[in-house]
Amino acid sequence: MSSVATTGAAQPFPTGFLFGGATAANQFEGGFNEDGRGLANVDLCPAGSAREAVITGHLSSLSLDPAQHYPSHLGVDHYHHVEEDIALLAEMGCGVYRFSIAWTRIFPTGKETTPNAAGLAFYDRIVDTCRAHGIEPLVTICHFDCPVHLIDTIGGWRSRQMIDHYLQLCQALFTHFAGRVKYWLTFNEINMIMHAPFLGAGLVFTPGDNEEAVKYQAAHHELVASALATKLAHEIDPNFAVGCMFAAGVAYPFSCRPEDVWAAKQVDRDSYFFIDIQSRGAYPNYALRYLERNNIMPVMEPGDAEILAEHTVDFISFSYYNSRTTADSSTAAEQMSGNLFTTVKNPYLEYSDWGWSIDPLGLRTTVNDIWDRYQKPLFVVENGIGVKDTVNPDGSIDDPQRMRFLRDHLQALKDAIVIDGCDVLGFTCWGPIDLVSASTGEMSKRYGFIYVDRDDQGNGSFARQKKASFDWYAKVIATHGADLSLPDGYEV
Ligand code: BGP
Repeated sequence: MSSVATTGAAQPFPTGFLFGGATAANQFEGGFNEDGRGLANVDLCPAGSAREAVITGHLSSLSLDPAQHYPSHLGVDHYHHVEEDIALLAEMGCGVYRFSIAWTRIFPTGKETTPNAAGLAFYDRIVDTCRAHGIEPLVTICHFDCPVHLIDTIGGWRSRQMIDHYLQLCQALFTHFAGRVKYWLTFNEINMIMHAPFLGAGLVFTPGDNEEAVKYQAAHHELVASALATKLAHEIDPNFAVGCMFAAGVAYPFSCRPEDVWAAKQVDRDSYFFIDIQSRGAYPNYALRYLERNNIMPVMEPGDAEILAEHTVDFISFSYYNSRTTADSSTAAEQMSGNLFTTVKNPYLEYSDWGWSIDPLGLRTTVNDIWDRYQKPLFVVENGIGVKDTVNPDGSIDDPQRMRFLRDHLQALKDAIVIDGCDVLGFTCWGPIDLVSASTGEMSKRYGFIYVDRDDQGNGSFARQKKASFDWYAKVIATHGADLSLPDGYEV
């Protein structure tokens, strides 16, 4: 019997806590060449075996290859299903919807000076439909998007000029949506730049590059851009709340061997590095020493330190899919992959079909760690499990694994809030409507309460259909998280 204290039955989440769902333009919208949208890095990421080389910045060409299938091009056709999709979220009772902006819908090459009206009009539809349903929009300004033209001409976030181009996007969005959007996230999973640098920063490496140096330089540019975006947001509308966003997940030491404990601390710091800057306002000493020692200190301009110090975020958001387990290189341990992170197999955990550990208590630990470190409101903006769904002959879809995963993670989150006292604004589960997987490009890795008829080869009608979990999540929201129980026959 575990001695972990947990909330009793029928305990709701605090008043004002927001429940909802999250998507990203490149995995959801489709319409990649409609209404003036320009080509983006995400459009060059094929499904299949070539994907990994592309998203890690080791691709050879910035043009489309007719032999490849690019799942982002049509996504799940949200572009033509906006009202239907948001109505489904509203039917579940969602109080918040997180979505991202496709940069090239607003500035097709990234260098225009006037925003594309059709691009803004598309996001008007999303924001206004949300508002009509009483759903709070939560906007990710950049979720793995970078205009290809900016990669071609200035090397993506290698270049400091990206800061101005990004701020121009922010200026257009903040002025256009002032009064209609409150919550903004500057960059999705900013730490992903170290693991998937083409997605995270439009970085393409050439032979001879010191890849780590290039990544830290690009990260510095994004961090300055994020701070300046926060400044701009507060100037344009003092009611805006600006958050950072990182891929979180506590790193456990594989054993209590001090070298394993030390290795785990380093993995945690790799993620916290970004948030230490975005939330505390300065490069932490451990990072400065590391960058100096390895001769990869990014070029910083006079005034950067002040910008970072003066414009820290209002809240901290993060994705949590799994914990990580880390061993020193001299410890013999089996390797696993999880959300583009390589970790060691944790013998106490079960794993999804894609090798991601399943660890609800790890969410509680993660929330506590982040709260202890920063003392700013938190927002869990991604959580969920990718599983294969089967449509039964009668058209119904049973998804007990998804319900159990979310029940256990919501319970852990509730415990972190109610028992441990962490301040959390809300929870948006990942992909409430099925969408394309970021890491693999598959459709068959599904997260949704709503099934989309689309397969890995690009076949299907895009028709939406509720799964068993749809009514379950609606019940969770209706009871404000007091009733997390599964339907009869599903309880385990
Ligand atoms: C995060 C990304 C999302 C999302 C999620 C699930 O890293 O922010 O875009 O895709 O992971 O990952 P996957 O789609 O690879 O299952």
